[in-house]
Amino acid sequence: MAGKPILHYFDGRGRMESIRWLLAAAGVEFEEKFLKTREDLEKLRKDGSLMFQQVPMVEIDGMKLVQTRAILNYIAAKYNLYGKDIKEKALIDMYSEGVADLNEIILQYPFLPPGDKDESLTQIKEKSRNCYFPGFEKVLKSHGEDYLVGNRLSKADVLLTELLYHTEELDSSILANFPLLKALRTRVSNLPTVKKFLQPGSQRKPFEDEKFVEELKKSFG
Ligand SMILES: N[C@@H](CCC(=O)N[C@@H](CS)C(=O)NCC(=O)O)C(=O)O
Repeated sequence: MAGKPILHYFDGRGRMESIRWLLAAAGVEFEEKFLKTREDLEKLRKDGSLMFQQVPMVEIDGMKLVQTRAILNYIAAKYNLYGKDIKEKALIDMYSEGVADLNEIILQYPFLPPGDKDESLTQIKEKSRNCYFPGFEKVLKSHGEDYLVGNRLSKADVLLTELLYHTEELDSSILANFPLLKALRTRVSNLPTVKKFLQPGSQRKPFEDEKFVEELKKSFG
């Protein structure tokens, strides 16, 4: 039997958090090796483990995979979270890319200088409320099904749910006008695997506050 996947990243959300969510939703146990200093990162680079010198890197099925989306796609394909045919797969990718676009702005937010944070938060809220959330709400309304694609859980539902939690941490009222998104978040959260991941003590990482950012800068700066 293949061993557990090993995740190499900082002890924080960053780009690895979606991978943690997807593995957890698939019910896959994983190990983590946290990079604590710049030397830890250099060591991985020197031993040739990082194709593009960057993390996330995931050891899985004899491979050392980098590039967040490639890793997510492999997990989705392996654990049946990638639709039943190429049309469903295309929709799942389209929705996941929408999530990734908004997520990219959210990822930068904790690391911005204080003077730039307000503007970024305004942009995150504006894009969530006026672009991304209406788009996903419309999809759910159009077919009336429980999940975004094929009435079955996919990578897109898991990544969207992670995004919904993250945006709600930034603004607790952000989902006020999106009843179907709220329902999706509840439905996904109640899946036994996800429920477990949402419990305290799981491998889910906390919100990246100023203390976390300071410590990361000290260790890697
Ligand atoms: N496109 C890559 C981007 C990876 C990336 O930017 N990784 C950052 C950490 S989040 C990194 O390794 N930074 C160190 C460096 O580039 O020196 C992905 O999605 O995995």
